[in-house]
Amino acid sequence: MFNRILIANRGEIALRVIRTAREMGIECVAIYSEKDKKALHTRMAHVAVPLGGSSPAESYLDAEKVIAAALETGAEAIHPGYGFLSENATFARRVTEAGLAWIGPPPDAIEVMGDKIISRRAMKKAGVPCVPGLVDPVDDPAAAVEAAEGIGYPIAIKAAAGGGGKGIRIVHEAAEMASAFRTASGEAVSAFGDGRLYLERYLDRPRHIEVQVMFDKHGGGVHFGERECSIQRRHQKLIEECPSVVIDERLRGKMGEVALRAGHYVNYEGAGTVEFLWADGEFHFLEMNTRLQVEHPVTEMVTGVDLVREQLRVAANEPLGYGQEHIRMNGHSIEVRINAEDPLAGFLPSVGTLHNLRAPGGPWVRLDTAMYRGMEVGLDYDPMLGKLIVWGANREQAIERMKRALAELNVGGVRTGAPAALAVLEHPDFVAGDFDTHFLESMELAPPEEYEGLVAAAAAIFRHNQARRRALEPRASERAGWVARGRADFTNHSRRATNGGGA
Ligand code: MV4
Repeated sequence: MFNRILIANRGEIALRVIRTAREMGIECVAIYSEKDKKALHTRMAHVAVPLGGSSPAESYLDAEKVIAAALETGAEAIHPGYGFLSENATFARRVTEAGLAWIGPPPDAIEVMGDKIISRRAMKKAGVPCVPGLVDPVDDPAAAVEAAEGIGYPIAIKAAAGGGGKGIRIVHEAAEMASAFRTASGEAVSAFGDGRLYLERYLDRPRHIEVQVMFDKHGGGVHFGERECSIQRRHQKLIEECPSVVIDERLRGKMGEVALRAGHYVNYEGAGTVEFLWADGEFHFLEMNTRLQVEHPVTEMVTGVDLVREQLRVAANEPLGYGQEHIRMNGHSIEVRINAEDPLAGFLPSVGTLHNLRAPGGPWVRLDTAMYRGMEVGLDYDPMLGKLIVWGANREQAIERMKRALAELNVGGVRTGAPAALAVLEHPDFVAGDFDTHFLESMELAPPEEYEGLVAAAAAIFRHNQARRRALEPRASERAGWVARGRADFTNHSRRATNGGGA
């Protein structure tokens, strides 16, 4: 095993890796930008190397600086976290060329999966069910119209270099093709410098379900079941859970097998996620993310496996040492992302100083964050302040526990999307498991009853604050030994409060 590794990242994922490394007796080297002098990851690491520079390009994305920091400090390996350089095949190659171990998949696998046309072609050959469509680029609108006849409308025009939510255009009939094609092509060129487009049948109301996989360097591979990631807006996930309500044991086995086939076909090593669109009881390969994902903790809670530990063991050439039959799913886990944003202002980023922070706790509650009191929340980095994760014996218990944990959470100084998450957790369709990737956006819009939507959001925030206050400052009646019965009810509550607790 390694003695010392460098973590090429910041924020909660840097802490996540440091924690497992420490448990394994591995020292960590942190790197940090000018803006991150006081960041927690620099304090929790054994060594912290200043990269200088305030923009990501001058710091966390500067491959030369990162590799130099590893070599100077005697690190033997680099863990990229997620984002930044984590899915950059060129960086991964440079790391290994510098004589360091790369805690991630082989660069060739990153490359294949990074190109959506090449990955579709590979997956088709591997016998992985893909969304119906092309495995070659389509050059012009006329060719697109011709190909679309064979695929069937509606059609999704996608960029080969896209993925993760960038560059997708929907076409309902041939007459719309030309203009959509030109827009998509222009966007692909400006966003990726690569205008190649391909076509897929557009699935109207899919669920986004992904499978966690792990492969060693000795031909071993296992899957850790699925995560349900449909509660998102504009490709930013808000709530993830494990398992998915629509996946039974048989389907889980089938999806897992397909995900393993996908990984084996590209000689995958380490942790990865195979994304599927699920519609009408069928699943279709969408893309593979060649990194550890933000939402990995829900899988950890349900399987009891530390995925970072497995990543480190694999990178150090250890065999997994267990098989699929050893992976057991137990109970249910939910994650809520805590983003510095304002749900009542269209989820615009919220900035400020974190003057107050109270972390939830108690049984089966986990808060993965690098927040600290006094932290400046600006626009330099991702607005995700952390993740709240709970486990329950079943989904109902996990939902109740998450509502309780969110009520305990108090982030003062910036607004967060937590009230929106609470509104989802209380929505009857979410509770029933009846939702798809459009759920969150349709909840927000809710016209022509938009007034109702606003009131619901305001009520959620009110209840959230109320519950928070209640937890912090028990009402007089409770101090006097009275215990509130049932759920916090808002009318009841304000009346009692004005009564001065004389109830
Ligand atoms: C689709 C689709 C429906 N049909 N492809 C969006 C991000 C990119 N990675 C793929 N995406 C989609 N591809 C076909 N053929 C719907 C989406 C999609 C989506 C997928 C996963 C999670 C959230 C989403 C939100 C909107 C659209």
